[in-house]
Amino acid sequence: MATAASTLPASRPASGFMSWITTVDHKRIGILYLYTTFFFFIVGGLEALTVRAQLTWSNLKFIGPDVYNQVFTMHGTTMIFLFVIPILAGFGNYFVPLLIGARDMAFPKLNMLSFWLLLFGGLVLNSSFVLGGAPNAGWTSYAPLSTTVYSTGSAIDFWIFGLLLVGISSTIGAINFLVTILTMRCPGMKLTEMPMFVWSMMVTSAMVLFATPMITVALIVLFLDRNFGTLYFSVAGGGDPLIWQNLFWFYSHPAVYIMILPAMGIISEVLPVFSRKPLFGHQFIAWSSVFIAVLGFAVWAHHMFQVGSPLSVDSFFAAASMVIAVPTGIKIFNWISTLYQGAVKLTTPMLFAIGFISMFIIGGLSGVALAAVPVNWQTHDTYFVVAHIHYVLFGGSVFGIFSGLYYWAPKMFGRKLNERLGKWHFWIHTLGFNLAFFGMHMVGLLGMPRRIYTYASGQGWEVYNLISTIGAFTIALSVLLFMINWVVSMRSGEAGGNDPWGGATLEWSTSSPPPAHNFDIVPTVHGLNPLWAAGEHHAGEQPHA
Ligand code: HEM
Ligand SMILES: [Cu+2]
Repeated sequence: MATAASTLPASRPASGFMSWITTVDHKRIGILYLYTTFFFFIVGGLEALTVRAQLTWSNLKFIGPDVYNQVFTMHGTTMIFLFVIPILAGFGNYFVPLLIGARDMAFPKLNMLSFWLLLFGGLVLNSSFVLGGAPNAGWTSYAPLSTTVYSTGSAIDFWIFGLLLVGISSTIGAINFLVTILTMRCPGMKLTEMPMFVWSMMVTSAMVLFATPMITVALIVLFLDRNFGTLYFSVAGGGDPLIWQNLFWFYSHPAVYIMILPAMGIISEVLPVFSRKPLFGHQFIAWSSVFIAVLGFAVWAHHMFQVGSPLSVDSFFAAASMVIAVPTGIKIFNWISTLYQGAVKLTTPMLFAIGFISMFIIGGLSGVALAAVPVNWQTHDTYFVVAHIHYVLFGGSVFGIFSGLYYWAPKMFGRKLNERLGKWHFWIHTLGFNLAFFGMHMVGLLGMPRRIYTYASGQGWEVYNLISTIGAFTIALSVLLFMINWVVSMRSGEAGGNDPWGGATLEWSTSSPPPAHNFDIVPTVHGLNPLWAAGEHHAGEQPHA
């Protein structure tokens, strides 16, 4: 790591198209990530609106069953693999080096490679729409649905190749984050005293490293079964489709923590800043993530309570899943304690952080319910599960992502997003979200299965579905507001200065946007919240103790 500012190139960044596509600067790569993944969020969102439009009422024929299958499959796949997982890596790219006082990631060129692999993976997946039909076996692509006559053509092969590229991208990224965090922290920053977002990226990267090989193997085996006559998943050929389910969920359950831990890291940065208090129980929040990460590898079969495992196996996975509620509860307790008696300021990033906690609690509770085997048997493959995943992934991860966008936009672009529009965005978003997803609990309990393109009348499902569709379009409206805010504010928004929020962490000590080398002088820190401890000037009030 270079230290003398004078030996560095001039900090004025090059501009123009070529300079962006050849960049190895972690901040630019971070921005490429953010824009690309947000684009995929819009694509996945339009797919969601299509699904919702089709389900608005019984017996509609807006799109037929074949297209429906493609659209909901691509919706789930896009949201998870092309939006939530990589956008959090995008935040990591931009902010991990800044938060630890480093000048770049450990391997800038590998960093560039992970971005391009992600983009191409996304293009491969989506090109299937024009090249003969998109994947249609759900984001879980269970065998034999994904290996038999139902999925002829090459749609599932696009899915396999796209996800392999995305998987390599995230593995490379994880190695890069781990090496950066472990070896490039500025003087004085202890591993246990890192900002919580950095800690969560470290834990997440370790999970990526352990989990991703499993889906890689699964995808390759699926490809062989589909194209080269192997019979791993074929009962007739002596194989077993449950091999797919085990491999898939051994990755995909940890993947839900890969999607939530960094978002938890973001709100752990935001909550203390707008409570003007240090994060309560820092060590508890930190170590509970490790606990979640380890335990997260021991619960995958809670997705498979239907397959006829012995009672002892089901009991183990049920108990392990419920135990995960403990470290999660610890986090929630500490976040709320951070707010308690703080000088709480309800800025837009703070609203989204509090929204995260509230919505995530609902998703967590339905999760504990689903971990109980008898409940799971009743609700499996119903809209109750769809409600659950959206409260966790949307109410959790996506709220965290918006919190991070409002919080860090002034650092990345030098201008704050408009707070008034931001608050409108938040309230419309939260209203739309609950309209769209809360009723799914009820219609699920009434027996509506997921992954159906239409349904008969007379089952009492219509009203719930109508409200849900209205909610979905309300969310779309709020996202549109966000985009307008973004475009307008990035041109003419209020200038934020180095430290618009009175932040506690190192990124706020450099200019907005930071120079190419991040810090003129590599900082030295002592303890948590270095900027507060150092008594630097604050835009807001002084923090308590
Ligand atoms: C814009 C708001 C959204 C709406 C209105 C929406 C709506 C839906 C609906 C109605 C389904 C069920 C489709 C079916 O089973 O037939 C679904 C499935 C799913 N959604 Fe969303 N969704 C939204 C955002 C998200 C986000 C942000 C994520 C993830 C981070 C996500 C992840 C998923 C997943 C994984 C599935 C399962 C797909 C499958 O069964 O293969 N959704 N969504
Ligand atoms: Cu799971």
